[in-house]
Amino acid sequence: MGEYVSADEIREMFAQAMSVMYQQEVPQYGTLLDLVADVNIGVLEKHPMLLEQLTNDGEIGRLNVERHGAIRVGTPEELAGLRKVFAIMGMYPVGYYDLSVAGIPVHSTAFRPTEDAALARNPFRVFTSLLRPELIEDTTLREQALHILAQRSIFTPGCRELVDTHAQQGGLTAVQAQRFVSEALETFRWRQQACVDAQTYQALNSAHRLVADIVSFPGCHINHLTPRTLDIDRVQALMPEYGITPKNVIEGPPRRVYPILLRQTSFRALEEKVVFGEGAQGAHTARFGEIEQRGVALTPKGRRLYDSLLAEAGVAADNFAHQNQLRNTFARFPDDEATLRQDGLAWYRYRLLPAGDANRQAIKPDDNPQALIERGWLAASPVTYEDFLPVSAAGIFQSNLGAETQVRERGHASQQAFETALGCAVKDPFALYQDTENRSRRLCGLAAVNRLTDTD
Ligand code: OOG
Ligand code: NI
Repeated sequence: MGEYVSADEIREMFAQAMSVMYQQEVPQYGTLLDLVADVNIGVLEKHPMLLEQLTNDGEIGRLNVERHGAIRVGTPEELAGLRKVFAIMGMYPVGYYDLSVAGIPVHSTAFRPTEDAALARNPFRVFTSLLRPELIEDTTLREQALHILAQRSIFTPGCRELVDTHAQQGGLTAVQAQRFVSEALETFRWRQQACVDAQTYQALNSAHRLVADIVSFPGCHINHLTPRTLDIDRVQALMPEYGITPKNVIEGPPRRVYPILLRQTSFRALEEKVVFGEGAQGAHTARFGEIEQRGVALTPKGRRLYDSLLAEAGVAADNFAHQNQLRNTFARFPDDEATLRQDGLAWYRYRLLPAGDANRQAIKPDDNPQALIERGWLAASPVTYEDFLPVSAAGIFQSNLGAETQVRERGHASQQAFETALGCAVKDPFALYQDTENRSRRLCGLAAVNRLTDTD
C-alpha cells in the first residue's frame, strides 16, 4: 500500500496543475486571483480572530486556492470515463442537478471528496454536466450532434492506460501519479481548433449556445475555476476596477452574520478565437472565472425554507437591489447558531470539552446539545456546505449564455437516466452531512438524529 500515492495527494496535484493551465489559458482569471488575494488580505487585517482561526484550522496556506471547477460532456461514455478518472483523485458523484428547468439542456452532478479528512485536506470539486440530446428539438441536428460526438475521444491513450493500471494495481506510484495528472489534464485543455465547420457550429449554436460548446470541440475544456473569497460583496464591487465585468447579481443567500450554504459570482465569459474545420476563423464564448464563499450546510427543513424564501425574493435587475430584496425576505431565516440548531435547520459537528469528558457518564443519549453547550461540556462547529445550488448554477450558466434564454418545456428531471449514463448512483448530499453530524454525536455519547424524513 505504502508505495502508492494517496487519492488526496493526486487530487491536490491535479487541482494545482489545472490552476496553472487555466491561468495561462485565461489571463483574466489570473487577474481575478490577484483581486481575491487582495480582498482576502484586507479582510484578515481587519479581523485578527479570523486570521487566528484559519491558521489554527490549517486553512491559511491555501486560502486563495481553487475550490471548484466545471466541465460539460456530450455522451454517457464520456461521463462514465470521468467517473473513473475522478475516483482515482478521491472524487465521487454527489447530488443530481436538473438544469432543464432553467432552459439549459444538461443535467449534472458534482464530483467531490466525501470523507471529512479528505475534505479537510483539499475539497476540490468539479461540477460536471451531461448534454441531454433529447432537448435538441431539430431531429436532424440532434442526429448530427450525436454523430459528431461519437467520433471523438476525450481521454488520451495514456490516461486510459493509467486508469487501467490503477484498477489492476489498486493505486499509482509517484511516477505514475505524475503522469496520470498530466494525461488527465489534456481532457480539460482548451483547443482553439474546432472539430466542426463554421456552418455546423452556427446550427448547433442556434439550437443552444451550450450545445455548440459541448459538441464543437475535440475535448471538454474546463470552463471556469473558482477560488474562495472571504468577502464576496467586496470582490463583486471591485471587479470593474480590476478591468473585469461581473455578472449582474451575486447568487445564493444574502450577506448574513451567520453564513449559510453558498454565495457565488463570476465574470462574464470571454470571447476567444476559434478555427473551424475548413480553416475559417470565428469566436466562441464559454470560459470565465468565478468566486465562492461557503457557510453552514442546511438540513432538508432548512433547505426548504431557503428555497421558498429564494423563490419569494425573485431576482432584481442589479446587485444592489437584488441583495436588498434578499435581505428583506431572508429576515425570516434565523441568523444565529443556537436557533439554527434548535430549529433543526443546519448541521453541526460536536465534540466534548474537557468538562464534558470528565462528566461523560452524566450525558444521556437524548440530551439536548444546546444545554450541554451552555454548560460548557460540548462545543459545536458548523458543517460546511460542500455542494452546489441548482438556482445559482442556472444563474451562472445563463450569465454566460447572453441575454436571451431559450426556455424549454420538455426537460424533466431524470436522475435515473443520468445515473445509468454515469454507471452508478449519485450520493445523497443530505445523507453525507447527516452522517458527519451523527458520527460526532456518537463520539460525545449523544443519540444519532434522522432529519432526512422531517416534513415540518
Ligand atoms: C457550470 C455552472 C454551475 C456553479 O458553481 O454553480 C457552476 C457550467 O457553466 O458548466 O459551476
Ligand atoms: Ni461554478
